[in-house]
Amino acid sequence: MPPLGLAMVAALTPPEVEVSLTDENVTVIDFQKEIDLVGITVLTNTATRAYKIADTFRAKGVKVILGGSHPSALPKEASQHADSIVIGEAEGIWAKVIEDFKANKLKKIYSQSAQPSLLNLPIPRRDLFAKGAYYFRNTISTTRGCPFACSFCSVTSFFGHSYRCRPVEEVLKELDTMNHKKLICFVDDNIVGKPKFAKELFRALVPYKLKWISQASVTIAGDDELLELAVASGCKVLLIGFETLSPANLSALGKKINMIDKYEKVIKKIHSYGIAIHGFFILGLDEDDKDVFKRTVSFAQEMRLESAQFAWPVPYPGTALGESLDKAGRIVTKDWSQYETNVVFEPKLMSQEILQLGHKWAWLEFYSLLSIWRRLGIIRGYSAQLWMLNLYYRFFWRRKFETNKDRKKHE
Ligand code: B12
Ligand code: SF4
Repeated sequence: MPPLGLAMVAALTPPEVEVSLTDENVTVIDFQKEIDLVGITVLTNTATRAYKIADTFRAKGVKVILGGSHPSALPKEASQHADSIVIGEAEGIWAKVIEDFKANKLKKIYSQSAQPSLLNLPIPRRDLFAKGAYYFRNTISTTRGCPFACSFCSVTSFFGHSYRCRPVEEVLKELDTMNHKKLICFVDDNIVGKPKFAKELFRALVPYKLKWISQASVTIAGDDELLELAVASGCKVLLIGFETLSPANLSALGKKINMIDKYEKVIKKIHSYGIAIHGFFILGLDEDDKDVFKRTVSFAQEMRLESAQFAWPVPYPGTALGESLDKAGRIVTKDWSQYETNVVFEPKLMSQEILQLGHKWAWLEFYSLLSIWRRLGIIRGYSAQLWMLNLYYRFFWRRKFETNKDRKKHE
């Protein structure tokens, strides 16, 4: 997916300023290019690289501004690598940053005093995305934040405990600039966070004849009208955080909307509307012993989830989980480059090595050919795309682990 946040920052830039966008996932950064100002989006797992890029530009005398989740959580740390930090969303701040830059009066930190309005947002500069470089190019955001507050999630710490929706007619105006024939991905954290808004949006989408995917909470299964409208407007896949099969874990995560004994019902209901489910699971939480891997994968297989992701807990700075693990002295490194690639905390009921191995096994097992076959069956119609996605995950994880030896070791 392309960096929609940066395309929005570009759109918020005054029109007289010439802007270019480089995504290092798909292109090489030209450090020799003549530029006056660099803005970089920073997630925790990209912070080490982002700081290096920032240091390189600053050594050449180019001013650098950092924004996004990580600098917003750790502005002091990020400040060491930047001329300015933008905490929170860019709307309502960025034009002032540019003005101050032009006047050579950049402040060290720019912070939102209140959450910016989502009225009259400009259309993100998708024209700046590298051509042909992305599988999902059609990303669009309709809401910001999430009404819930799970302890491991950066969304609450970044957006506060709130949920803001864009006017539906403005979303439609933006959609009018996009390719309706290609799959649309609503990058909202929870597209059904406010059912009234979601229904209004889905109703308005029906004539567009789209195919779309998004993230949603399990709550969607309790509202038939919402499900009907989702299908009628072209919903094909919902990405849903089930997180864990342990009630004690769930309560520690503060995910009050999930009820484990209802998971089967929720999944069957959503499936009955012809919507595929991509499940998210976290392995290695405090109540998990080494049986968690098989238990979780078997559940996802029995439920015939069309796809799934297995993660271990990541103590992102600014989150309640990050803070409590830090306080307990259980975070083993703050080398951000290891976040996502390694287990960076001490699990309670297993070693870091077992968690790392069990996690790999879960991916390899869930995406084994037999498992894909049992979950998806024969290829027909839309399931061809789900097969492709599953085969992609299979290829990706097998290549990542090179051999199946970790799977054997785990077993
Ligand atoms: C879509 C999405 C993805 C997509 C696309 C990412 C991309 N290329 O942009 C995919 C699926 C690929 C993805 C992958 C990952 N993601 Co992601 N993703 C999101 C999601 C749901 C929406 C992001 C989005 O597009 N929002 C809409 C745009 C308009 O907003 P925005 O990006 O936040 O940008 C605004 C501000 O942040 C700010 N801003 C951002 N950058 C900058 C830069 C400057 C200079 C300025 C001034 C302002 C500024 O201004 C923008 C306009 O207001 C967010 C959740 C969220 N709501 O933030 C998680 C989120 C960003 N992802 C997260 C994570 C953890 C990941 C992964 C590590 C997951 C994984 N295990 O693989 C990977 C890492 C990707 C990578 N680059 O290495 C975490 C980050 C936590 C953290 N502290 O770092 C988030 C917050 C989710 C969460 N629940 O915690 N992700
Ligand atoms: S429901 Fe999802 S987006 Fe909302 S706080 Fe929990 S994990 Fe984050």
